Amino acid sequence: MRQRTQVAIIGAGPAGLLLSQLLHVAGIDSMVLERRSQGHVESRIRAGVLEQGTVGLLEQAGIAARLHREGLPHQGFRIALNGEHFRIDMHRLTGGKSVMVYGQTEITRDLIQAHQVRGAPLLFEAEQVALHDLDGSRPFVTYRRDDASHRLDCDYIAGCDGYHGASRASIPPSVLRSFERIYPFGWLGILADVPPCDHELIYSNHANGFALASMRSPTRSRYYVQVPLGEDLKDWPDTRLWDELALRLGRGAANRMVRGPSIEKSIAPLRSFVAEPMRHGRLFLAGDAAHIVPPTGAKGLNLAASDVGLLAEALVSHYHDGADHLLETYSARALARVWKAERFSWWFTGLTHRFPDMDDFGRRMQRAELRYIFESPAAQRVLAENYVGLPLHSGDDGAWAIGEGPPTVPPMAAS
Ligand code: FAS
Ligand code: PHB
Repeated sequence: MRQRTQVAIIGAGPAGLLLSQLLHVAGIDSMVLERRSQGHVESRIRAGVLEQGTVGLLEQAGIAARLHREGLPHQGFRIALNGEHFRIDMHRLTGGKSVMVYGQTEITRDLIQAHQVRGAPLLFEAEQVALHDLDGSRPFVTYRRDDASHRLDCDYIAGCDGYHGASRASIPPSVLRSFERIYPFGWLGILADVPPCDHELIYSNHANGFALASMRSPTRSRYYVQVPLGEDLKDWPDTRLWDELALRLGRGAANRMVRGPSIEKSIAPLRSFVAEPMRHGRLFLAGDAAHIVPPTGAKGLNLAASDVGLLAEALVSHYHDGADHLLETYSARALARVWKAERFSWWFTGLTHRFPDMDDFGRRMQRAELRYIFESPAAQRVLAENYVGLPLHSGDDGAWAIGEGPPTVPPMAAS
């Protein structure tokens, strides 16, 4: 069957669904093609921390009501070093900013429901998606569904199909440049219907390895421990995982920790990855299709949202005003923000994890930097302003413009 829309969106993760919803609010048609089933998409357990900018985009998309009812605003988090805890007071250090704890799973469900309420063209189980004529003015997408072949003509294609998707692979290798760092460990995550051990998140640097205490609600906890690459989930029964969490998070957290059966348990590899450019002809990449961060800095989902915010704004400018400057500069502006989040996620991972090849000097460097942070309000502010999220646009709180550095400091007078 032959169909037509203004923007073809590949992938129904947070990036694809949020873009589709933001375009709808602006009166722009799109169609979302998702490879997996709705049940599979809605069952994924992933991110949990939202920057204020992400919350703002969800409000703009008209799907933030449940988030504001059920989400947990957080004004700080703790860092533990071999059992000693220190609180980073984000709210005070950033002039009143905070983050919202609300699971990516819930965001996906809220977005899918919004699509289904309005009868939006959101097609699950669309297979063999292929992108065509990206260099021309009439791109199109082909796919198979319900044992039939389909063609979707469009003006633009948004590649929101994640790290393993078809979109980035459609950019000629001669055009695409990628940058990658694979970490020598993974995160074993557990979800359990038990109250969290603290009202805020705890990031722990322990001799046995990193651990994170997070949550989804006052009655549902999310925990992670660093595990070696190639670890087998079968070697981590719940009892071993709870014992290791208690050890790595320290006595105070261990005493408050409520144990219970895992309702989800999985191991995720960690990598830093960026593909440049995030645009090729009529194709625009957003989210994990273009970049991956280690989850330490809670940036993956938030970067996907900020890409989508920039791309939606650019498409609205094109369709409403016939202006293409924002489309032309999308890749550079998105990448400027992506690389800053990549740096922060890489740095925070290096500070809190146990690297197999780390010698005693390296461990002493980790401890010295953590102690410096514990003692220096300036160092705490740097950590806090990155964690709550850097501004999306220039002029937000007088901060840096996307793609520009800090205000230039006049050269020192010759002494
Ligand atoms: P997604 O990968 O979420 O969505 C892409 C969608 O495209 C998927 O539904 C996929 O099925 C579909 N797709 C793929 N190929 C396709 C094709 N050829 N045709 C059609 N559809 C196709 N981030 C954090 O901030 N904190 C975390 O704790 C955290 N934990 C994570 C754990 C895991 C196991 C993973 C993989 C990621 C985690 N992330 C975390 C990052 C994660 O939240 C991503 O940043 C976020 O899902 C990005 O959203 P999307 O860009 O929409 O990509
Ligand atoms: C989570 O709750 O899943 C979570 C929170 C913070 C992170 C990573 C994951 O940095």
